[in-house]
Amino acid sequence: MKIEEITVRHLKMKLKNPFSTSFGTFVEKEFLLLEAKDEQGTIGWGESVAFDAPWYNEETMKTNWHMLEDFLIPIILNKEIKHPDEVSELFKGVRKNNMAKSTVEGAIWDIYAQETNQSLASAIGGNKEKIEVGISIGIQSSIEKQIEVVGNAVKDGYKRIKVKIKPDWDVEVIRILRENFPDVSIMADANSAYSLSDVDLLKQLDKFNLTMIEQPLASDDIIDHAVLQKQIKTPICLDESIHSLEDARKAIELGSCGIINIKIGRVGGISEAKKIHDYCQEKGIPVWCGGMLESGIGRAHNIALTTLSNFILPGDTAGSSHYWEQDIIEPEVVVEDGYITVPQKVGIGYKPNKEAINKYTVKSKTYK
Ligand code: OSB
Ligand code: MG
Repeated sequence: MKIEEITVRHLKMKLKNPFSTSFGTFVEKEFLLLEAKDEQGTIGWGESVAFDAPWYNEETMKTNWHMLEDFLIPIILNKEIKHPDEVSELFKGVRKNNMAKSTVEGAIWDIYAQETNQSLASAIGGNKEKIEVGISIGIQSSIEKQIEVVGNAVKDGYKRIKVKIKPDWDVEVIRILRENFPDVSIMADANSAYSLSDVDLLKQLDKFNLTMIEQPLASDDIIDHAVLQKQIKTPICLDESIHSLEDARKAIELGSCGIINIKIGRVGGISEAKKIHDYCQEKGIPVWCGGMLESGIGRAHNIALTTLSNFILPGDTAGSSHYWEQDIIEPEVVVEDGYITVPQKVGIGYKPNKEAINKYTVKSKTYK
């Protein structure tokens, strides 16, 4: 294929409920969508998971737009591409900016799947018909509210409940949740809110049989996490610290984690995500697919990735209606009894809803 035209859009969508983490609260979701068209007129979609501010990592929507416009789109336009794995090779001269790179690569995977007449899941090499779904629940205004929201998610059938923790919203909250939900798979995500001086506090969490603790220490650390993992029983799952297969290899060799959360955007695209998946499988490290409060377009990519066999643990792929009054794909992502049925249609498997996309678009630009 040869990409002849790319449109970048900035969208703004209101979340049904504010989402709070140790680093801040999201009320609205602003993000970039990328639509690519090749010489046959096939259209593919990608979503940037960069936020409007650099609180999860250093990338933002604006830095992504800059990278896309000034570097990545010029590299891609009119190049002959036989397979999406070539995209990361083409982008090799651009350091980091993984979320920006992944936005382009995702659209190319979508086109590739359509032109080889298969679903994105099967183009990637996945073979599950259904995937297990977990949910990520933000920090609530009170412990009563936290119990209520977790209870609703349990009733909805989610296979694993993740709650966010931060200093002063940790051991006691987890204790009460465990008391209320003795048999539910519960995990905690700290989004880097602690340091090694908190070892004693983190050790107390071992009592509550958590499925894992996600990214307790610094967002760029794998050394201290290895020190911590030796002192706690609960498996550590790394999120923010893993940007590549090389990072995964080093973290696993050091013993920094027992589980890895793979986010396509954070690792620079589906091709790198697959490499991390394969490596973890070889090493006996289970993986799961993280979420970034994506719209249905980003979610469709996550669902496809999750069909790979070492995605053993439920991912943060809650249904469209958990986040939005109206999603931008048709049909919307539906979770039934804790499962999503993987779409079998060609490409990402859901149809982008142009009317809804236009409604939420604040700005757009076409490159050719
Ligand atoms: O750490 O996994 C995270 C949302 C925004 C930024 C970081 C994270 C999250 C989530 C939400 O946990 C996952 C989702 O529901 O998409
Ligand atoms: Mg996380």
